[in-house]
Amino acid sequence: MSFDIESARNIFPKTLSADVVPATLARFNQLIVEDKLALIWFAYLEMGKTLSISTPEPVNMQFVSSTLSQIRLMSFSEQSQLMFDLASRTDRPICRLYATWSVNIKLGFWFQLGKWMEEGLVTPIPREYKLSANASAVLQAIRVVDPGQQITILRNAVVDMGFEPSELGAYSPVAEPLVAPKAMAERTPITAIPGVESQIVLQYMDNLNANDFDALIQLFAPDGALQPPFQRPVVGHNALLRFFREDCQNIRLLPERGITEPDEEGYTRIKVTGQVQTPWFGHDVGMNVAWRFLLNPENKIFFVAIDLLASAQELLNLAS
Ligand code: 45D
Repeated sequence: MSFDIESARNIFPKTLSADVVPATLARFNQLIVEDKLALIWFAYLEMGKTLSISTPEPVNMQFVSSTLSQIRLMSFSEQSQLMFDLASRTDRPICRLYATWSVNIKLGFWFQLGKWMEEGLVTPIPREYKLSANASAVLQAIRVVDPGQQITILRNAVVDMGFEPSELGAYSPVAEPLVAPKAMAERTPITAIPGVESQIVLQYMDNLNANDFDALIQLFAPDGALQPPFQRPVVGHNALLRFFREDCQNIRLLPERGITEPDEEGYTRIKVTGQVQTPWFGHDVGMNVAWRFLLNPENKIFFVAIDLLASAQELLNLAS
């Protein structure tokens, strides 16, 4: 039997991913909207004591600046209503607009609202707001996970707000402008990953680190796929290129070790573990991840899954 994407998803089944992330988000999604907003606010304030979020580049904020100015001119009660509507996915123009934004644009929008809430320019969550018992339990669950898992929970909560994109009809997605790939002379290639000889895997890491997405997709088979953490696979060169341009600029991959194993019919599976940094938190947060690659007999990437790992110990687990 030859691989299809569904069977490829199961390579290295002993990899333990951070199931606590979807589990916590499922509990979060059951909460009433007031609790959701207050919980994120409290989590953000607490995390702000140990981690600092980088200010987005102004060019990346250009697409949200008019929406943000509109919000600043609103009364406090209109502002609260708007945040309530975003969190409850109400059908109104701003929620539909929000749904057209890429992940980083959505995060930049909330970053600015958070700043304004701290300054009192946008209505803050009342300090005396009492979370329900369920919401307190969810906040406690977030407190005890590692920082990489915390920021993933926050990120995914933000991504799900606004409006269901599949119900928007035709729309033009709004993403940050493309940065040019890093010049060859400025790249710091990954010279070796113990346990991994494959040049394709090294080039994957290097091209992603250099924002060289055109070169990156050439490493994939035409029907190749990439599965981001907690998501369905993105399949084929066009969809991959769009995903890389929209969601993968300026991330930093720090692979540490790996294992290479022949699979059937000339396929090769390779698991690499290491850390990933997001431009939002830089060195402050190293997310523990695994890459599970399946190379086809033509030595192209047929499939790669990126998993957020359950714990730092999982970095050492290369069992198949
Ligand atoms: O509701 O190899 C307030 C791929 C209160 C590509 C707020 C990858 C009200 C291939 C506080 C104002 C990408 C898959 C809200 C690798 C309210 C590949 C604001 C992996 C919402 C390695 C909240 C990349 C705010 C990875 C401001 C794993 C929240 C990337 C801000 C992971 C939260 C990136 C932020 C992550 C979260 C980034 C900035 C998890 C950022 C998270």
